[in-house]
Amino acid sequence: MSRNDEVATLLEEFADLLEATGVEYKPTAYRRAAENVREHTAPIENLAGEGEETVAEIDRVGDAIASKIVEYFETGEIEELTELREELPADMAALTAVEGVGPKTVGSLYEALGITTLDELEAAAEAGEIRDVSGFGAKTEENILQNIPFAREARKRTRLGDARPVADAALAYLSDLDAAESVEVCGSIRRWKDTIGDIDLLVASDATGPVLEAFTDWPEADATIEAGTGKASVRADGTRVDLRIVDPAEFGAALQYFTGSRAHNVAVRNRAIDRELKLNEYGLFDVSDVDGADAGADADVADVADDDADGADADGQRVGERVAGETEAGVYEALGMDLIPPELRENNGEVEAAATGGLPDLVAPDELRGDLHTHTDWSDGGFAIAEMIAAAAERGYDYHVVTDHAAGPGVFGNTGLDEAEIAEQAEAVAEAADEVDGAAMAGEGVDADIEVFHGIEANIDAEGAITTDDATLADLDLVVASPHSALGQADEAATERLVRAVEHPHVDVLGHPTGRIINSRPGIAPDIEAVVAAAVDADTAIEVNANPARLDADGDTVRAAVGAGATIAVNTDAHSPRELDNARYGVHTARRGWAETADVLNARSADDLRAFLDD
Ligand code: DGT
Ligand code: CA
Ligand code: CA
Ligand code: ZN
Repeated sequence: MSRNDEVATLLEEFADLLEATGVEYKPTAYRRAAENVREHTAPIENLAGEGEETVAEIDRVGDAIASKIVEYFETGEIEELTELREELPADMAALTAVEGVGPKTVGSLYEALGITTLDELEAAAEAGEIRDVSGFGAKTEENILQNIPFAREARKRTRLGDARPVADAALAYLSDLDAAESVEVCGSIRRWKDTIGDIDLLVASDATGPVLEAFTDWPEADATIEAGTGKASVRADGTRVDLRIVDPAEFGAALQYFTGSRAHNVAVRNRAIDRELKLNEYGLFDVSDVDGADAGADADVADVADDDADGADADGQRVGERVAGETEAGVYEALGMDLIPPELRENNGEVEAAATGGLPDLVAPDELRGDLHTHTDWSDGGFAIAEMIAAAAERGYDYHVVTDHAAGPGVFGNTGLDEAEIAEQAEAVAEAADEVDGAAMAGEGVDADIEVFHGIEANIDAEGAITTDDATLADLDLVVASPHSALGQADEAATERLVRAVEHPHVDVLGHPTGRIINSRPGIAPDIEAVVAAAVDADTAIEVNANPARLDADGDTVRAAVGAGATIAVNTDAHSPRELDNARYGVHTARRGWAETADVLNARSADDLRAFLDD
């Protein structure tokens, strides 16, 4: 965590506590400041060292907040925040993880009932105490009770977007070690699952001791959970990180084994057994001449793992002649299979496909040519149109689409644009495009050979109507339509809603179809087959929203979509230049859904994109 992140997190906590104690406006100011501190390119500790005025030069950071930031660096705390924490000693993060419980609710429930934890909240709801608190009722109480299990479950797993940067940092650190020959992530993070139980790392080395020592000394590790021979676990940024060190000759087999998933491994192992081979984390062995090998080959998968978990004598596992194990590709090849991309390893047909040359030609991160869903400070984004265009150009994109929020249900406050504002923005987008282009020609900016389109993120109301006028939609280059309200509606209503939306003649992309927020709310659950079929007929693309809190559509939905011939759009929904980097989470999610390059709208050229939009 950079110190900018650290300060931003503190300011957000400040905002929550202020809101909980009933303070108005200030919480919003603190949250805006937090966002800008997080995005600011200069290290906040340097600015704080130069004093309040320098800190206050950050956008949206006023004098009052600047002085608190300086106070934090000078004294190690913010006195007012410490007092607020004492006033309201509730586990804010755990409690607000329950849908329908915000900071204000936490404040009221603490004041009335002294609730500080999820368990206390559940007990109070079960005892019928919450309905009697002023401002609450039986319905609210029931909702809270219903949403607690989801919140509790959710908090056990880390979002991909939180875990991946930790894994990347660990990878970089371990790769620098002389003793490490190869370093890889494995487990669910290598498969790019949307949530991660723990981070698994694998190192090939002949010098186990020094690697282990360096790992437990990793500056970003907050604590060592355990350290044994050949493996260790630490905690970093709230997530467990497991490291295993293996013999370089066995690296490929270990990588295959520890990447999982379990179901995939079972299927691959069964294929090995059929060929009188034995596959485990140490290698692939020919056991056709080995007595009693059948007994071992039939062993339950879990048994194998149990043996290894104890660090038990592995020699019993290295039986027969070694056929493969140094590389992962070698293991699959020896089993008559193509190398299976980790994202596909869920035993959903990939084993059969790999054996028959039928693996998909998956879309790759560097194939995206532009983002079709981005925001600016015209709605709830934090940056000017030109800044977002320049950032997209810097990424090497061929095109960029500005899609601010249209006014409508579920769009926060008055941040959404009405029809007049959308018309006004069309000119502003054209001007900003010229500005970026001009700067590039003058050699002042990035090479801005980028085509800019003007779009909108329109709202799909509960019934599936688009809440912006048709005439306005018709004038735009691209329309993303997304559900932002009524996200608790019944499945059937949700299906009708999305089918109607994708059939709308001006809608080009269905944005974050379910509205889920990972670990926070499940979103709507429409009949995906029906929505996809309608989208195919209407030539509407289905978005994979790459924001790691969303990843919506998810891999399963993408699979259904591309299977039915639908077009996919991988969009970041960026509210800042930095969020354009989230594109990779979307691409890997699309890959989990077997999306090929040809399936992805924004992997196509600008001409092909235009052809799709004009149709
Ligand atoms: P997670 O951490 O819950 O998000 O999921 P994974 O898939 O990373 O699971 P984890 O960390 O328990 O183990 C990493 C990989 O190691 C797993 O995907 C497959 C392999 N593995 C671990 N235990 C077993 C086992 O008992 N049987 C088999 N076949 N593979 C195992
Ligand atoms: Ca794991
Ligand atoms: Ca693990
Ligand atoms: Zn958006």
